[in-house]
Amino acid sequence: MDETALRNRLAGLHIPALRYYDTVGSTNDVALDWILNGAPDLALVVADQQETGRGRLGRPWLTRPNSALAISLVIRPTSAEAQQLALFSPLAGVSLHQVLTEKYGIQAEIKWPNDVLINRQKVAGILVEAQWEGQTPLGLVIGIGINIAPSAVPPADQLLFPATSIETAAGGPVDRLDLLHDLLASLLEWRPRLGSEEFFKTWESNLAFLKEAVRIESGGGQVYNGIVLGIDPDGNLRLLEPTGSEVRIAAGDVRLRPAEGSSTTATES
Ligand code: BT5
Repeated sequence: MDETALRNRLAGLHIPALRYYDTVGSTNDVALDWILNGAPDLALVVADQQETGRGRLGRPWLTRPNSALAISLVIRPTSAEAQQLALFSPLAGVSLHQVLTEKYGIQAEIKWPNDVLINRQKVAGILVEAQWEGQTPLGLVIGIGINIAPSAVPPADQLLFPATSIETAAGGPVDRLDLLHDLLASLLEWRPRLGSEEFFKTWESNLAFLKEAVRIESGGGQVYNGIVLGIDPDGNLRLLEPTGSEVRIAAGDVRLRPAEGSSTTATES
């Protein structure tokens, strides 16, 4: 990635500080460290390649050179935003979804809690982390990894869930810098509407597996089977269990996948 071209392309967005790396361990680590050393709101870390990129629960996130986007955006939350930290991951999902739909005509879906899918394959992963001082969040890092070119997609044996790239869906080349610009612009537009009715509506209506049967494994080993009903105002997933009762599952350490053998879309009743 050409750093000068990157800076020029983002110039209109008024990003106050930008650090670019050809290769880095994890952009989230750079951003988390930067928060302790004065990173302003909307400071941005971009890397062409990550050597120790990570997902949730210590899982790896692979970012190969010249084919992907790996970024971390610093948020210094306002006191209102500090009450809604769980919504920053869907903020990134909703923003990327909007860009894919509106700029590229790609039908993407948001997989609760933190992925963006195209054709039911993972095209992007989101990892939000924070630096705390006692009970106060000093800063958040929104980490986003996106497969742009097919060569960004790891081999199937390194994946827990099928993956794809934007170019595969677009059927042609996609300019990484344009995509990054549009993603950040979309995120900046959505941010003041975090937690609004419009935000939840947009998130929920583009939710993957809505009204379908899924199996969810929580990090604690608990397994839920049921039909996805939607999202509650705290960002929890609402699931209708076979017993007819509704459970709400908090984001965090969960794995969600289609229920085995269920290709059916559940009906509303
Ligand atoms: C995520 O975790 O999906 C969050 C990924 C966040 C990555 C960004 S890149 C910029 C920033 N810096 C970082 O170090 N991280 C963030 P999770 O839901 O736990 O998914 C991890 C799983 O995704 C892995 O176990 C693999 O199965 C799969 N995976 C790894 N690399 C992938 C890729 N490039 N494309 C699709 N799937 C991938």
